Amino acid sequence: MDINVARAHCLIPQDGSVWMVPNFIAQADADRLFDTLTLNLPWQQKQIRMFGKWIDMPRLTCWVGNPGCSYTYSGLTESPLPWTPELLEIRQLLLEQASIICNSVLANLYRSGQDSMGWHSDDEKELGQQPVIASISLGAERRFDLRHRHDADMKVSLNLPHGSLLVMEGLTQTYWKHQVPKEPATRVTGPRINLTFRTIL
Ligand SMILES: O=C(O)CCC(=O)C(=O)O
Repeated sequence: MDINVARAHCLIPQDGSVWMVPNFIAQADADRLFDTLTLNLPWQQKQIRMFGKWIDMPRLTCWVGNPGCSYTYSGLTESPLPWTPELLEIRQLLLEQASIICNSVLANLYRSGQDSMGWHSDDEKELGQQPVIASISLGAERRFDLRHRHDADMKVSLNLPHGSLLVMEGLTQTYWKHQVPKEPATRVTGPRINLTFRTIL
């Protein structure tokens, strides 16, 4: 196991477990993976229905996984695209360095600071009761906010750097919501890829 994984401490005060390893992927590998995934993943512009209208999601996405790992989120049901060599490489790293096993990944491409992800929990039924969500960040650093569902004063904000791993597990999805807010172009100067590795039961 990676020594930094063993040392990571919990970032939320209660009702779950969230931990981060800032330099989980070495700089040169993170650069290579970012470039290759940006070019080679079949990024899609999905639409969601809000207030009776279809609108573009504020990011591009791609759902990848083992055959049969379908996933329904934001009112969409996705069938998995096949694994690519780079996604398999990161999946193997998660297994070897953090003992995390997964069978699917939701890839998000935030084209600029104006792309975002609203408040939500990853609590879909196919993820089971206490899912382990292993989230890899590549590219521009973005803010990541967590807020407790029942206590508005309980909030945590982090920055997710290039090559980092953030893990949410235990009861986190039951008690906490998370978001990636829009940020001004003065702070976010480029695109970011986020890969949330999951297990579909
Ligand atoms: O981009 C991120 O860091 C978070 C992504 C996320 O919340 C999700 O895929 O459910």
